[in-house]
Amino acid sequence: MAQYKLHCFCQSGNSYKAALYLNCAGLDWEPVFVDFFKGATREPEWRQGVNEMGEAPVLETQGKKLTQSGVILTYLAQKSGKFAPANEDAKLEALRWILFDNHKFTSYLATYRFLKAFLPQAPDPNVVAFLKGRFDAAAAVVEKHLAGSKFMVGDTPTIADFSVAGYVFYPVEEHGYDWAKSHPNIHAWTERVRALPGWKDPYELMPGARIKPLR
Ligand SMILES: N[C@@H](CCC(=O)N[C@@H](CS)C(=O)NCC(=O)O)C(=O)O
Repeated sequence: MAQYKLHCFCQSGNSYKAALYLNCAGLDWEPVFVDFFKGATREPEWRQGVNEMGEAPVLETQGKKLTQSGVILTYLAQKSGKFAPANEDAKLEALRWILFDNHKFTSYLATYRFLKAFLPQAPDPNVVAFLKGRFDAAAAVVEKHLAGSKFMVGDTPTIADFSVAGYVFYPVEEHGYDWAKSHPNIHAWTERVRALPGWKDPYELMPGARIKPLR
């Protein structure tokens, strides 16, 4: 049995943060499929037995279950030392970007992509425009930051990069962003992350059937 089990599904960029970390860190892990689109995370048994917050990812190891990608990344970096921020200041800096990512960068991009590509009914255009506007503002912050830094915290990759990377590798047809054209610094950073040994595309790394974007 693998040391780490990651409850995840291939459309989940929040899960990808942990899956990509586990792969790039070379840790012994296996995915456990969460049938999200059939409502698995809304089932009372799943909430009671796996995650009361009703969210993927969930990391299972040594009899404990950890949730929230930022907590999972922090735990894994503490345990393995891989991609751990180098000192106290770097630790706080990584936490700062992980919080910004969870609140704004990933959060708005993930919700925008979900409405755009996967919501069965046509979404309210005002809601879509609001989410896109909020993400564009967050992306501008990251774009500016990456003008002066190879990775999110200095010149070496840390857990903060895995957090911000959650959704950026999904196809342009899903989220609509061609980074090379719209955000050159984010694009250059994605290429640096893509070059890490162990990097894989989210659809290669996590289980589940691909869904053709609905719009
Ligand atoms: N902040 C959480 C977000 C997790 C999250 O929203 N996961 C999505 C899948 S990508 C989910 O399970 N959503 C279910 C819901 O919002 O009901 C994390 O970083 O782990």
